[in-house]
Amino acid sequence: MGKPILTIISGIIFGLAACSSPSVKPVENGPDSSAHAPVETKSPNSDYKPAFAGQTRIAGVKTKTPYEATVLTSDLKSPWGITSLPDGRLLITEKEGVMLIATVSGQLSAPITGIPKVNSAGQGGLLGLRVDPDFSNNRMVYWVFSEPLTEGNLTSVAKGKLSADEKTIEGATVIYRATPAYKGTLHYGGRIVFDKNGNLIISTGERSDLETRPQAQYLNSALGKVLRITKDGKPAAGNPFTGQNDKRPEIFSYGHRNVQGLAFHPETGDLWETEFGPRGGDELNRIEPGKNYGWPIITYGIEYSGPKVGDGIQQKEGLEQPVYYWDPVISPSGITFYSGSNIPEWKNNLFIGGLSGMHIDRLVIEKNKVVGEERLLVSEEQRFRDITEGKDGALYTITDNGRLYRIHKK
Ligand SMILES: [Ca+2]
Repeated sequence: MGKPILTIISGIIFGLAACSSPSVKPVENGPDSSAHAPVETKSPNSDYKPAFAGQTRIAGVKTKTPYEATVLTSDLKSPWGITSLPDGRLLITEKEGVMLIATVSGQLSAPITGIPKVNSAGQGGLLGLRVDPDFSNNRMVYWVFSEPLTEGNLTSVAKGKLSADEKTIEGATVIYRATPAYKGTLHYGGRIVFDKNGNLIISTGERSDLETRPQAQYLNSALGKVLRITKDGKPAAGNPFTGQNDKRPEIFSYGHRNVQGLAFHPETGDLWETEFGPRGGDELNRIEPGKNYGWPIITYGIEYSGPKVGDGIQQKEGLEQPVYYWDPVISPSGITFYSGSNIPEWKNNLFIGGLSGMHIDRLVIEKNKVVGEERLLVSEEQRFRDITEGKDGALYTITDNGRLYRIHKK
């Protein structure tokens, strides 16, 4: 008797929500057949309207599979990036400049030596990381960091070989610098993923200040971009602006504010991205080469101090609309699609570490549209910085105050 009644009640709640918010639509034939009210209940910061139904405040969904999140350790210090080693252990960066290895039972190695100096002031530090697809043979590690130069700080990419005893990175070399440098410590971007051809996708930010913000639109600047480079830091072959005068050949897409989420969809192979908006206007985008994602010309956010950004417009021809946006913000940091079999109903869903949101955001995506949203681990009250799928099909996530969680089937 209990289940049908609950279904009826949730149907009524959903019906009421649908009346008050035109952007809500039920999940039809999705992996979750029961639709709920949107997970966001707070008022937005502006009266901006979405460009299409379902672009924000989509119907809520709930995971049916019993799952739990286990704290493996609380001894990390401001971890920033996490990725799996081939044997299932986890390679982790900490903001202050440390790289280390964690076992899946939460044992931490000593800091790995040989990492070049980072500027960890503000939002800087040792940031995203990935191991080479051929790591088992070449032991190469690639990472992003905020590099201090005399003319200012910048987002840089380095690589080096993890020694056989795992104690040091040998031959660390900076392979790419996202110039120009700037004397600020905000909006470095900092994620890194490999594409299927073995090139590196790197995200940057526009360095936050009004002085540098316009560079997100400049094709002769690496700020506010998604970049595609080789393992040697050269522009990857086939990039959209190759051979064009005064345009950087390493640019893959532009018009971004501060990108801390990058992931490839396991089935379509498309590149997806999340970026921070100002007050409102966090975005999820599907990235296509050469396209302009709009910042700071169009945005669903307003300035932190209250006024509109620029002309206060949200749509413009030639500028891409986000697939989804959040207002208020959740501060989307690291992201991963789920491709494992541990929790089959999560297959191809996107998981987003929310900082100010203090939850893991789960998005159900069908045909490149968001059709359902769920907040996980809300009661943990953590700022989730990055998330990755382990070799065992569990999700592993790290938080600003030093926790490493394993999320898995109960
Ligand atoms: Ca945008």
